Amino acid sequence: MTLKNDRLLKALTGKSVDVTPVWMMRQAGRYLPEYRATRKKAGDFMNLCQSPELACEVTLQPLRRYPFDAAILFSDILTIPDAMGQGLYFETGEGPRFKKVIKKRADVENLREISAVDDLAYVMNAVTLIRKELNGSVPLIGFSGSPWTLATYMIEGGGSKDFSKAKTFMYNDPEAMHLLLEKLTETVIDYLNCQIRAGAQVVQIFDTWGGVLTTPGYFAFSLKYMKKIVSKLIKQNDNNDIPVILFTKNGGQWLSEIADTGAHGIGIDWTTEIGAAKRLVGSKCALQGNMDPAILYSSPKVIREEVRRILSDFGSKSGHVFNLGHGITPGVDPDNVTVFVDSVHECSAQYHI
Ligand code: 1CP
Repeated sequence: MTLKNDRLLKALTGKSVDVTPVWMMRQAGRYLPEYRATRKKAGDFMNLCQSPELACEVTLQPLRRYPFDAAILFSDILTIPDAMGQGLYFETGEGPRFKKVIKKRADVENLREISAVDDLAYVMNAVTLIRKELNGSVPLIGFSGSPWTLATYMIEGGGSKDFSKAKTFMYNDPEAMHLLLEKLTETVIDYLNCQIRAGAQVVQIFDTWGGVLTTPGYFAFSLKYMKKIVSKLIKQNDNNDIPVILFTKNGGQWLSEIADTGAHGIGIDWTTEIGAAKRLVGSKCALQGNMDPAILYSSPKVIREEVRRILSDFGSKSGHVFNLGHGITPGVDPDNVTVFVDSVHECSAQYHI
């Protein structure tokens, strides 16, 4: 199928575009009243993820409001540990929790081996349905957590501020940590390849917590496994290249090494200057980012100025996918997102002449 809007695919593969493509991490979510209504109807968050119809509905909601250049599958990175037997649940207002937590090597050895096509069939059904409903308007992004980021949740039992349990596990028994990361790597490869076969046209690996590691720790416990994933992903589907984006939050000091993984795009947060990042990686990779999500709390004038600043810092030529440096936060006024998206399209044309 030919896409009506293929700016994202072009920017990620070094081809020229008319304007800079833009999408937003967590573009479906709590800042939208229609999302909150659908979530209420679903009862809880897992029901929302596990119903292909509802997951499709919330994926499409932001696209009805804003001219984004991509849709992102509505799901969560924690579907993998849930399928592996850890029992994911959400306490109201508390974020994700697991009934079973990894405490020792034996817990890693006893993890359930999964087959994504069977155990996460609800995700693939959502992907198929979303592609049908998108009807070629914009590409669909599939995603997974990185092995390291998934491991932190599996050991901590939920979110964390200091990662003391995950780090203690890693420093005390690095071999058991590697065993866990190897198991997760195989699962993520299978999971993303199933999403691609089901219709995902781009995939992003969220390494939200890679940036809490030391430099040698990041290379050994996170980047090594993401590199293996990139090398094992399906390269083409339906005669189209499938670009891969790696996003390590706070990974700005490791950009050259990330660029060497073979990924098509690198997601950067707002603590890295996008112009400096471009000078460092050259034409090896596209860059995605990197507006501070907190700018969306301010005024239309400030949002427009910040979009202009980032566009000018990146400068001319393709290879930029505009995004926030991390997910949009729940308190943002949905009208400010209109300003954000329109500013990217309006102010970027001059860089693509
Ligand atoms: O409605 C609610 O209250 C649930 C909030 C919520 C939402 C909207 C969660 C729970 N997950 C999601 C959806 C989600 N999660 C998407 C949807 C697609 C999109 O619109 O972008 C994606 C891509 C994710 C990925 C995800 N989940 C990440 C990586 C991205 C990131 O933001 O760094 C992480 C770390 C998670 C774990 C998770 N799931 C939910 C929460 C609140 C968290 C963070 C927990 C924590 O660390 O405290």
